[in-house]
Amino acid sequence: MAKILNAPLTKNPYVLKWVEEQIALTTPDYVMWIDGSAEQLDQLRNEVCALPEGHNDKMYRLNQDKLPGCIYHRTLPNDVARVEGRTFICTPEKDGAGPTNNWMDPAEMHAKLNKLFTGAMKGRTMYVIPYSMGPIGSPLAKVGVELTDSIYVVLNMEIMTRMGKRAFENLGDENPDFVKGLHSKALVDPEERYIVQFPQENAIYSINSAYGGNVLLGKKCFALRIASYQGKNEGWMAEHMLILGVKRPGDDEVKYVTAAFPSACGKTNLAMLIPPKYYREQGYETFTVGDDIAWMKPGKDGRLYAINPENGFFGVAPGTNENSNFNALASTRKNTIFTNVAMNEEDNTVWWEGLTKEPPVFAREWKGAKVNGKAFVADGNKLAHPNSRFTAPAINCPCISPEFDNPQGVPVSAMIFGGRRESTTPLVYQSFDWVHGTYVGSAVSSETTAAATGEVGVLRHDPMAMKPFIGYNVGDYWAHWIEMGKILGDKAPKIFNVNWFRKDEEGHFMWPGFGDNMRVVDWILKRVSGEADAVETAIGYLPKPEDINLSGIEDEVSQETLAKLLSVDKDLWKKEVAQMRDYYAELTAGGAHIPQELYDVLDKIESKLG
Ligand code: GTP
Ligand code: SPV
Ligand code: MN
Repeated sequence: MAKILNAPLTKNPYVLKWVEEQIALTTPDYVMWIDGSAEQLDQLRNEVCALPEGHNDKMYRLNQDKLPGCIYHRTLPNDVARVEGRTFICTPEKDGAGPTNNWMDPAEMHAKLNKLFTGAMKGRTMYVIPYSMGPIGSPLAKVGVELTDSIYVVLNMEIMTRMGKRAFENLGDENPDFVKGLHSKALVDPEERYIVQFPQENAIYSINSAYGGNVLLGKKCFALRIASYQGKNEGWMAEHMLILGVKRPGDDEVKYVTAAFPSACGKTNLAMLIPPKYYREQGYETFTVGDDIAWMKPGKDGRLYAINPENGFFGVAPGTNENSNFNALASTRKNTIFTNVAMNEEDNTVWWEGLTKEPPVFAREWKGAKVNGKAFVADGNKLAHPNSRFTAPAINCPCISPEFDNPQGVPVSAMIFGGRRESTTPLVYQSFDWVHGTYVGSAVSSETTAAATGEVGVLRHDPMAMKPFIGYNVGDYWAHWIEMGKILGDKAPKIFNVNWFRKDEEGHFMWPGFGDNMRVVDWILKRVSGEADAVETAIGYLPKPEDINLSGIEDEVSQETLAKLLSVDKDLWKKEVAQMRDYYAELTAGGAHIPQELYDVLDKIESKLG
């Protein structure tokens, strides 16, 4: 019999019944309800940091003068990224999940999971985590309960969500509408690792992983996979998008843009961008609302409003430094969890590739081996895992938006798609209208990154940057986009596409990126307000070269380079479009019903390209 360490935090019979059932299934030795109090969290931090060296739950306190409240953790080397091949959407019919998802019959999957979860928490403690995705009291927020046997998950969920007793206040005592999440590290056996969503049951099961998006069930599993399905049914959108506010000197109000880029393609960077000096001197200011996920719903005024359902940033560490992303780095200087970065043993802090030029001498690489950092790196090794991450509270971010907790969200003026494309895709273009913008989103493809297991640098389709996260049939998802456009009418955000990653013949990035992306966002905002003209091409509206402000980077980006960045190569685009026809055909063969409107767009682009 499990020993219940503290009283349940709710009277909600649906929660209590479900928790009881999972206790019976997983048979933990102890059960602790996570109230979110500082005392309880401190106790858990102490416990997990006191574990013996080599224990795979172990966490380490970092230098508390330099990094107050910060702790460190390394996961097993076989458990360092999302595992898309082991992620399932279990809908009653296969077509419900569609061709972009792995599917298994729900009864069969339940049987498999039941077996795996039976006794999985024996000898361990089950933590019952109530959490809200979205500000407490927001009409757009939703409640989840995650059961886990990992303190690492509890401590991460504390940063990433509004966690604890207050989340139950949002749910109430009689409401059955919460997302059930069950997670166990079990044996961290990669062969038996499953990340499973049952959209019709509002339920998520995750077993045999202890890493990030696989186990922080509020994030990808709930806020994207389950929520995208809820959004379709309830008339809103859950997207893999950052939310950025920009205050321009001439505007009365802050304008908001959202942007969907595939994993590790620059959302956190754009979300926290610092405008270049030239822009700062003019009075431009930027504000972060979110860096990964946006939930968006039409407001009373007919515009689309966005909230960030999260409460923190689970950001890519490598490459983050004072110059590339000052605000992200600043966000990690207190109360942050670092996962799979390197330890700097000179002063018990952390290090990753790109943090500083010189690696520390006394270091431990991410797997825990003591190495001479400089010699180790000189040999071509990496001290930090490429997908090593920080979990940082949003309130730490120097440019966090004053609207971050606004329960109504912020109005969206423009939506941006993008990916890593070394060729073909110009720096920026605007879609002709919402339906064409939906096509542009459907056509996002990007070179793969370390955020998911598998080969890196391979071009793959990642529609709306949601390929791993659409919780239902991709064809119906696109139909929902088109439907939302009809509801929003002329109040719909304008849709753009960007590419920061175009390379020259020598393989160098042609665009400086990072803060200089402000120059592109500026053009986007000018298009929204009708201040800038454009060049009409077969693929959309492109900037006139003189409308991309290069003040301060004229030496870095020549007019010739800019012309290349803004070029549309008809032959490459003919191939691109033919490829899209193949992709739609492949999806159709896999059971997707592609909306006719998207084929109409394809026809139009093809005829324009000649
Ligand atoms: P997820 O958290 O996985 O969803 O990733 P993300 O989309 O938030 O990506 P992030 O901002 O963390 O960037 C990932 C990598 O892209 C980092 O190594 C960055 O240095 C790099 N990056 C971001 N923005 C730019 C850019 O404008 N230009 C170039 N060249 N690289 C960039
Ligand atoms: C992503 O891969 O898009 C992430 C990281 O944001 S994870 O939460 O691990 O999915
Ligand atoms: Mn992401």
